[in-house]
Amino acid sequence: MTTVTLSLVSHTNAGKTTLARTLLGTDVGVVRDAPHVTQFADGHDLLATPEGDRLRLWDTPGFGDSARLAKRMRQRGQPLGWFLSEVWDRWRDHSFWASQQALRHVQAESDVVLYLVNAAESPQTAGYVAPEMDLLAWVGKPVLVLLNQLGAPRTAAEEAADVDAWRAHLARWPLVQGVLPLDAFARCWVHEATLLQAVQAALQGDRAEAMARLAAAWRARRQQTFEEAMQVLAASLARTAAARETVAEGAGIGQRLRQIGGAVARRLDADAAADPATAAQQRLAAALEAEVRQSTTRLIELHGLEGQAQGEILDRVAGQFARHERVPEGKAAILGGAVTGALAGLKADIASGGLTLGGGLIAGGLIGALGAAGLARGINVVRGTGRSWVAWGDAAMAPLVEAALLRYLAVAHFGRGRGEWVQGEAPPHWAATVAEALAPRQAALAALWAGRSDRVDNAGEAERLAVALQPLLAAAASAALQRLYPGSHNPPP
Ligand SMILES: Nc1nc2c(ncn2[C@@H]2O[C@H](COP(=O)(O)OP(=O)(O)OP(=O)(O)O)[C@@H](O)[C@H]2O)c(=O)[nH]1
Ligand SMILES: [Mg+2]
Repeated sequence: MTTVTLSLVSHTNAGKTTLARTLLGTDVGVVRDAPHVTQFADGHDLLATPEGDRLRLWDTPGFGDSARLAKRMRQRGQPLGWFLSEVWDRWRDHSFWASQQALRHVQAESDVVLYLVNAAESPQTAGYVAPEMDLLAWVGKPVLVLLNQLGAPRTAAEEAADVDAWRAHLARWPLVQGVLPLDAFARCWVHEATLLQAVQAALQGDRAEAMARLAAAWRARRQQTFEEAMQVLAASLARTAAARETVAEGAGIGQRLRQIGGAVARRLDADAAADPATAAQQRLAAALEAEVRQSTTRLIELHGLEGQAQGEILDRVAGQFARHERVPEGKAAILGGAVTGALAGLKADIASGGLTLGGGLIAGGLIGALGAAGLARGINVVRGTGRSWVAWGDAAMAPLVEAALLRYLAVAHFGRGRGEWVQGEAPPHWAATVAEALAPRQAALAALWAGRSDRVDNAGEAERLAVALQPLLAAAASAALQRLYPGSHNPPP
């Protein structure tokens, strides 16, 4: 039954309240791009264990004019006592008043100080850091320095270079026990695991033991989220792989496809409406769009975020596909043309308000990107004994699996402090990381798709595929996180 208290402290406007929102998964406090927005220290429960241990996280008012403050304090005999007992006018000496509130809080409450810096600035230009470190040194609590505002996720090497620069700059303050990247907007949850480990290492005795229990509880919760996320994606991909759309009777499908292939440029909508095979493919594409939106929305919920998945996510994922481009050939060329037609048909539906799809998916680069990625090329048109039907072909599935993992990474990196889910940057190194993580599993995945039923009635197939797919996806996602954040806590493969 021990309480461990962490305090977010920084120069004003560095992003404490924003990071508190990301760590807590709730919209606490007031965030604004202005100095001295947070006026009072404010505590929240970050975590609890069944044994009754609690991890508290405090947001504090930001330090103000630190250079002037340090100068004033150097002129006195007992600087900290003087400063903390002085009655600063909240309105006239606002920057001193806010700094005093923060320091009083740290002295009275904190076990570990989480000191944020705006890492968009270089350590040399952030002039407030030295006086603020001196102030914290007078209080004497252990400090972990968190690099905020790092921008979009970067490779492990790039991130390490920033961390090293700050670590070197801060070496002269022995109270600094660690320097960690933790961007409130774009951190991954594995960064938070690393933070909790560092907090544990900064503590002693009861508190260190309690922190070990708290960190274990936190990992168990994140592990569960990870597994649920993999289940959501596996089930969704499996439904897409098992989806079949029958083609209305009466159309000579081969002839129709050839017609569409030639007519795409001229009469897309009319073709889509008139041709049963195109209509079936449209339904398949619409179901895929719905799957992607629904599964992403579910990932967003699972990660304590808000907002609906929009087409932007798909746009962004679609952009990742460009490198798969192949020139369609032979029959595939005809089929590819048909699918592009189907997608263009959807676009027309959106324009007329007929479908409430994420606008970006179809309207944006996805038509070309998915086509180029082999989706179109891989589509299967099978004439059954009684009925003709369409399904996604084997070649369509590989880019969809890759896209699913990229969507997982996008959600896993989105900090709640950033606000409602929105399209983010697509760091270029993610695509390669995901491809590398999937490489050892491609044969098993290909065998799954190739083993699909060739009957239109395939009841139970989606469920069977999901069970087989889930461990493959989890292993690949875990390997991707391991590559992105070597040495961090990761879900066990
Ligand atoms: N790009 C980016 N902006 C951030 C990040 N964290 C915070 N911000 C922005 O920085 C500004 C200040 O954020 P706050 O969370 O209010 O900062 P604070 O440290 O609590 O400020 P005070 O309470 O006034 O001391 C806001 O406009 C945030 O949106 C981040 O990780 N990335
Ligand atoms: Mg604040």
